[in-house]
Amino acid sequence: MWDALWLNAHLATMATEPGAEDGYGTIHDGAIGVERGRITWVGRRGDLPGDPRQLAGEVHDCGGRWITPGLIDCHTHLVYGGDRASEFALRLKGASYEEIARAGGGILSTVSATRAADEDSLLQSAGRRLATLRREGVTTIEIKSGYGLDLDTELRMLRVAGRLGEQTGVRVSRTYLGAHAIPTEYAGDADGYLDLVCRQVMPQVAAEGLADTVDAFGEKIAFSPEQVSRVFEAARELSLPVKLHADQLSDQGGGRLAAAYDALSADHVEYVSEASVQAMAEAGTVAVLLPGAYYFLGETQLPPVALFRRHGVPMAVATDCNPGSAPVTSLLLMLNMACTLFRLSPEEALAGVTRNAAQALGLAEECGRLSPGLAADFALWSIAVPAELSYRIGFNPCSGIVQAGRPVDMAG
Ligand code: DI6
Ligand code: FE
Repeated sequence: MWDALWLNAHLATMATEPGAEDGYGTIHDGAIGVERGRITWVGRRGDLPGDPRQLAGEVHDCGGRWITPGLIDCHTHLVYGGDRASEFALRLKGASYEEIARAGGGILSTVSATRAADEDSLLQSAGRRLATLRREGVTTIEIKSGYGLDLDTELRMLRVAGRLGEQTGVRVSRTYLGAHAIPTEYAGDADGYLDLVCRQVMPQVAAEGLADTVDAFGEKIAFSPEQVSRVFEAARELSLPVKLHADQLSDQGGGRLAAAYDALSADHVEYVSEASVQAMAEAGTVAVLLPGAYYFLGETQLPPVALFRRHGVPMAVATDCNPGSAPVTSLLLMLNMACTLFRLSPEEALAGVTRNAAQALGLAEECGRLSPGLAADFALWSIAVPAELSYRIGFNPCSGIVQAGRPVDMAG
């Protein structure tokens, strides 16, 4: 007997092959059986192997709503101190993101605020952002460090990310982003700082099991390809998979560099070249599109979506939630922007926050699809068709979340 059965719902299983005619993997009038937190059966209600009451201890009637896999926000900087509202005002007066960063503002101003914040206050502020994301159906989130840049604060950020997962039940994937910026105490000495990252902080992060992956910011205003390679070599020694903030503001060959290290994903990728796209396709590196940062920074260079399609690079979509370039806590809004700004189809956008986002986190066999064997993480929606998820703006039709087979109290 199953623990629970969910029926009278339309399913967007997202369990489809690329190029399938129905990109949602739709099952009308479907049912999902759950056992010990995992999906054990998915199909049409009419094909259930028996009477619902005899199949499961609990039967939930979904009243004709839609069910999708729980949404996955695969790129966030959720944990940080302070805010950057005054920098936003400066940008509106004409200062660029790069100018502000070069003048010592930007990421470094958040580093000061984060170093000054204790664990509980970081937990509280990030917890509010997580609650907002979760109300829109998010059941898995990636959270990066990178606003500490010293041993204590980087470890503190990653511990906070872990506690967020423990407190809420949301699945949290943690990323060590030591190579985010050069802290002021190492100004002019990038290599000295990278010694700290590679020889001290990263080994300790690995020893304490505080991160699942390692990320770096490859950019003219951040780290060069050679410096990124150093970080990736250190990650390889510790058996930590990598990902890269790649080619966001200029083409640094970031896509190719990420692919050379079998990166799970290359993120932003507005300026990525076709050679890089090809290398990503061969390495199975996911392109993570971040339309909120593109929008908020007023960028004009579009990511090469047609090239990703042509070469078969899976596209994910995420918030990039951070105080500087994307103060975003709505993944549904990112679906809309991925469609309106980047011209993804609604099917591609939803795949970008489910199946492909799971792949970007190395969790393809764990979540992101409604398939037997995967975690029973799903979201219920009061919608008529799944395209509504990307069509509406500022409207939240999420009417329930199930995490590891258990209904979640949406108020909590
Ligand atoms: N790229 C981003 O989008 C964020 N970090 C990065 O490397 C922005 C970080 C910030 O401005 O605080
Ligand atoms: Fe980012």
